[in-house]
Amino acid sequence: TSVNDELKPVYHFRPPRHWINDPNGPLYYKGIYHLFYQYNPYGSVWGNIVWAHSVSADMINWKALDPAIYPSQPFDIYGCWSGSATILPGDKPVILYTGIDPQKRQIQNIAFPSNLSDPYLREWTKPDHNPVIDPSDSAVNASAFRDPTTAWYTPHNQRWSLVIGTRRGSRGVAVLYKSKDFIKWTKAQHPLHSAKGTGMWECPDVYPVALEGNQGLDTGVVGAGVKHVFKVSLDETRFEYYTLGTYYPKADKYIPDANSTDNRNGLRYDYGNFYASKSFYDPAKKRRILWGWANESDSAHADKDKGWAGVQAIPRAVWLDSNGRQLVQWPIEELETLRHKRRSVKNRNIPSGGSFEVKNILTAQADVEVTFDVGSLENAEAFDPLYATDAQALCAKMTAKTKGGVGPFGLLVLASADQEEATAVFFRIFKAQDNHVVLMCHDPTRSSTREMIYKPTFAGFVDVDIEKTKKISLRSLIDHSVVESFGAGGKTCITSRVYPSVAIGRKAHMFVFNNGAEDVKVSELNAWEMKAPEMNDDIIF
Ligand code: DQQ
Repeated sequence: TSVNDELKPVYHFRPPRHWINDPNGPLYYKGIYHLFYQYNPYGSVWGNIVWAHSVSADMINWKALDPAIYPSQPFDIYGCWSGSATILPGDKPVILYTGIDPQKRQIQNIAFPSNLSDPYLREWTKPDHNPVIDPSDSAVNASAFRDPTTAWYTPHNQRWSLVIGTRRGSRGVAVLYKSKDFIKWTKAQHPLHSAKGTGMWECPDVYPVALEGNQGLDTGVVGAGVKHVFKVSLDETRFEYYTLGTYYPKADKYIPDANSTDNRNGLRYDYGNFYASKSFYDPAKKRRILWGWANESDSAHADKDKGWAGVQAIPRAVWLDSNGRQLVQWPIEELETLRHKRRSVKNRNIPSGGSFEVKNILTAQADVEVTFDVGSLENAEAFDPLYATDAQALCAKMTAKTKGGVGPFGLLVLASADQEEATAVFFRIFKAQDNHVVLMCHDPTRSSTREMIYKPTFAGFVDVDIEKTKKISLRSLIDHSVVESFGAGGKTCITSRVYPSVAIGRKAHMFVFNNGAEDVKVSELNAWEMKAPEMNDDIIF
């Protein structure tokens, strides 16, 4: 490995080299998972965008195929941007994507597999009747009109529906299109949903979740026992947010629940570096899977130098929390097949100011699960309501180094032996007016001695009743320059990209720490070194 490859993620999805961004059109077909993604075949910065294509039996080991969709026709000659797959009746996949035409307009195209008996779906045909959705037919802004969703079928009127992201002034809009035959699409009179002050909506996603249990549902399911998720990626903030609500197929409307914040302060899948996500229904294991892109946070100059940029976060199963107020996400179970050497700790007290090291495994390439028991909450610091909608600012103000009452406690990952260089992943518990507030935080401010790297603190609140449970769990996936964390079983998730200058490979250490006045106990910790999966290293034909 060259110096430039030392920080290259090993078990996160990525091509061998060059630039990647959004996951596109994930689907399951004849026993094989497909992932397409935005890719620059010629360099490690954004440009020349095609749909690269990989296949897998388990979404962990990947083989690369040739790009599936690439500029070839006037309707996509300046780029094949994001889109989605829909499985038509008779198990027939189809892709809708945004093409950039010679006038640099964003238009929507369709592509069909050339050969349905090829489970790898290697070749795609773009019919001449493209584009199937043209902004000039429907008076939408052709420079902000992209990322068609998976379509869903509504039996009452025998039509397909999909939405496309756009904006009207500063209002984010999901414009709705309908079709009887999947060829001719007509704009509905009203958008499915819109929200003021949110700016351009990229990569919308709309899907049902079951009110009970963690099984996923196919995209068209409606009715009793179901709620809907509506997610958008905000171009202006580079964050995503989602609401939970109700979809009314006859009225062609989505209405967020009254307690679901419908603006840029809303719920996020991930409070860190996670964007342009896309979900799909996996019929093989009856689950909904979420893919999201984790961009580099190094400079474009460094990206050019190293020759690679971007990964996909580990695919996550997603379902509705039993509280009905939010989603829960958890790395797909297949990831656990990479777990290799294990290190365990049980019932270990960490006194105020203390820490211990998790040794004897390669912690730069690891999966760690830990459960913390908290004792008395008496000493919890007072919660300042000014921060009620800004966990990130609270985490920036009170870092892992800031001594607290109950917490900060958690992990120092990708740490140098002297802990001078480290990324902190931790919780801090506050006492509010009538309850306790749990903050989960990623603090990468000391993640590298290198300057000119973007090192933002990321944070979210964790909706748990800590007075009752007196415990909280944390799982972190560490992969050289990726730290992907799941608090309280996946209620709050945070992903960061970090670039240690000392804590690289075997020189990376992992510690469990407690910087609060109260002791905390690690009731159980399991850390595994992760094996390297097959990761797109050879093109299979
Ligand atoms: N990336 C694509 C667009 C999408 C954006 C272009 C989101 O289709 O809106 O590469 O990251």
